[in-house]
Amino acid sequence: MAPLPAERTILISAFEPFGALDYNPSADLAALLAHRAAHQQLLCQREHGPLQLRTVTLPVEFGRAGELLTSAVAEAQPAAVVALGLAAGTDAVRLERIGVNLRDARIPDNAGAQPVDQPIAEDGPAAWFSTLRLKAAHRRIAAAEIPVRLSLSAGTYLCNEVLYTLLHHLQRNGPAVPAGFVHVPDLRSPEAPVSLDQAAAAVDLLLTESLKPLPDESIPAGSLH
Ligand code: PCA
Repeated sequence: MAPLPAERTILISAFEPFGALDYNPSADLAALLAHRAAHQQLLCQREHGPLQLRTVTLPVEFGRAGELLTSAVAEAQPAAVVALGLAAGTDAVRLERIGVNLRDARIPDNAGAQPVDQPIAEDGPAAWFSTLRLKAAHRRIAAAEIPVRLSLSAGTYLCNEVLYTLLHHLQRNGPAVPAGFVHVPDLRSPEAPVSLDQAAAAVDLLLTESLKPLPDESIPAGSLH
């Protein structure tokens, strides 16, 4: 009998609540994805064979959030990493293209720190690009009629910090696996432009596309600003 293919791990991170909300919809989304994965209900599992999903909830704290995520990466040795966060007021699932080496906090983090115009990594490059197959994923998510955008800025708060730190860590230490960040609207709001179910389907499509060992699709999707 042929040996069963080894199960690979997908690492998904979410954030604790911060600011005015006492919940963070990124954690709802990570929990729904974990539930679907446990029941073998994800498209990426059907297309890419045995995958288990691990989740980690990060504190909204400069320094600590990135440390926790990179230690989870070192421990799980995942086949892909998708970090999730809330972008209140956004009208779509935002596929972040770039993390910049900059901390500029509009509000203090949950430990009271409010860095202004500081680098995340003293010796790091100005920016890292997401290594997810964002163009291919954007095409498929849009085809499923889920509101989605490619985004050129994850801000200068914790979500950008985690994206930059994740990509910086993987470049330096490996594994060389697809990784990036997705911002979601407040999925619990009655006016949410995207439902929790749609957000989960979007992340599933993103994983399905990103696990393909192919370069991203070359689809013009640039913006003027
Ligand atoms: N969103 C914040 C940090 C935590 C979260 O969910 C951000 O966009 O930076």
